[in-house]
Amino acid sequence: MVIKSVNLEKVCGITSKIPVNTLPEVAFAGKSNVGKSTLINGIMNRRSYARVSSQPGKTQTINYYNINDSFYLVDLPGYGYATAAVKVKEQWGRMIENYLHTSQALRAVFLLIDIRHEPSNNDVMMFDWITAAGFTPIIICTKADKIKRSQLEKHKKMIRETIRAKSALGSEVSLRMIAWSGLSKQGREEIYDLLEEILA
Ligand SMILES: Nc1nc2c(ncn2[C@@H]2O[C@H](COP(=O)(O)OP(=O)(O)OP(=O)(O)O)[C@@H](O)[C@H]2O)c(=O)[nH]1
Ligand SMILES: [Mg+2]
Repeated sequence: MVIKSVNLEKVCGITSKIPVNTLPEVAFAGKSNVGKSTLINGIMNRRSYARVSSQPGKTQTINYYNINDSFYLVDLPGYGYATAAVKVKEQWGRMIENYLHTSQALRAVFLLIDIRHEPSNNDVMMFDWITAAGFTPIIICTKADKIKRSQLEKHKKMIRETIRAKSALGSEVSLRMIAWSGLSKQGREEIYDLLEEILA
């Protein structure tokens, strides 16, 4: 995949309506700080076009990045941001669920999970929301540079098995999982191949 142009075209807040797009969309979900914006920058081949922060809760809107005038990468707000007020958390949840169910152009959803840790209840809930909306989540195991290469498969297996055990909806499906690092860009070719397949 060749990235010719990127443009942050639309930003949706809690009260905005989900835009009706004709170009296909691929969305990125995951808990706050897991690395959604970093992955989107990696795919776009831009160092810091999407705002990245070590403080969780950076992306609080739905951001539509137009790529090559041919599709959108959609950066969803992170969940599980511990210090956010309960009311705000509910609004984010509703905003994400509403997006998953109303976007007509959505083709695939990537669910990002930190490769180091067992998926949380929130991760599994998001997995089930995505599944309930009719998509099979593609799992991106982020921050792969934080563990030894020899531990990669073990961690992927741990993530897969935790989702299978805790999920109400995902126990049967075969999960696609890709280990990714924003530092080394490991996994990027596999993600490009997948995007081409999804958008074909
Ligand atoms: N080592 C390492 N750090 C990463 C990686 N991906 C993201 N980070 C770091 O993790 C922090 C959060 O990254 P973001 O991309 O802003 O995370 P996000 O999921 O968009 O977070 P919110 O917008 O708050 O939902 C930043 O300090 C990043 O530099 C990675 O693959 N490896
Ligand atoms: Mg972000």
